[in-house]
Amino acid sequence: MKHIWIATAFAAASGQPCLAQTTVQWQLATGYRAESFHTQNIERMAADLARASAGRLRIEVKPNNVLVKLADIRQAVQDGKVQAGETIMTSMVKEIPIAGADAVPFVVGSYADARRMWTLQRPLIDQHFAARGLQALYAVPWPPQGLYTDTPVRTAADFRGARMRTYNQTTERIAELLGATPVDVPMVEVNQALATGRITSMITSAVTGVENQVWGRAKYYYEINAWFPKNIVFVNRKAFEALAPDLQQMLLAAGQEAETRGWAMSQAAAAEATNELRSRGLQVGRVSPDFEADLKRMGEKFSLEWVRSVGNEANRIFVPYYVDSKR
Ligand code: PCA
Repeated sequence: MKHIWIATAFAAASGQPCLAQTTVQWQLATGYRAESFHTQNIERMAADLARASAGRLRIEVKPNNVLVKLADIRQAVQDGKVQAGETIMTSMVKEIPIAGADAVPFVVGSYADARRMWTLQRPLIDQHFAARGLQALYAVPWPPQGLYTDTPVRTAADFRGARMRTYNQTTERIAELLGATPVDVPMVEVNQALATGRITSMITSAVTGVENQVWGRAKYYYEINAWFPKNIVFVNRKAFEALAPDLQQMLLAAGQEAETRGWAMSQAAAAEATNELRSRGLQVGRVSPDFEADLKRMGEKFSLEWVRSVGNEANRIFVPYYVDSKR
């Protein structure tokens, strides 16, 4: 008995957790940089959890594709190679087509719309995740997607010969419809791809333009508000179930808080980043009405193809989404 008493007394005196207590140490892989607002939000969740659990659950964040590449993160978490991960939802569309609902162009035009979309999408994502042994914690949108170019754009014809960076199905299809050459470039390599001329234009957020310091290469930023793609943070279901019940609750609660905080961070970052692009010399504005009409038509074409290929689950999101929009 004596040594137990000593251990307890030591723990109490030192303020350290009791020696008998086990610490669960997880890793969370993301494909985005440590400075990204998404990653900072995850770091805050991890800090909240370490505090709330008095050190019983520690999550170490591994950013920048160092542990697992962005496109492989869902599979790695599913296989239990890493306990937790973050990826962009459109990276999962091959296996979970409905994950692409948030990148159908010109459907979601505001954070409020994005919120309605997520409320409808989440139950379906939860079902697919459960079938794969995954547990979603939360999702946070990137700021609205705009168009960067090195020369002014008047009509769709200006894209012939352009090399357009892509990061998902939607950007690939839009590049094709514009007659540009699609070039797949991970977010963390955008700066270099612009510098070397591998790409001449792209659709992404103001935040991503700032993070990649696109000034000097990209000269125009058109606020086309094309869609609000989301990142999702999730864990391996078996690892989750192995946690003590109170830790499971803490994790879900910390995820909910991170979702609320992340949406506010996204909105704040959007405004700040657009101002920064402007102050760095990019011309920020809208596209001409003609080109806007072309883009909308391409968006409709994409939507139709998408709804046809996804089938019934697409209706389960879009029908209530549009019914609600009409109110
Ligand atoms: N940035 C990420 C995804 C969407 C965004 O705004 C990227 O460009 O890859």
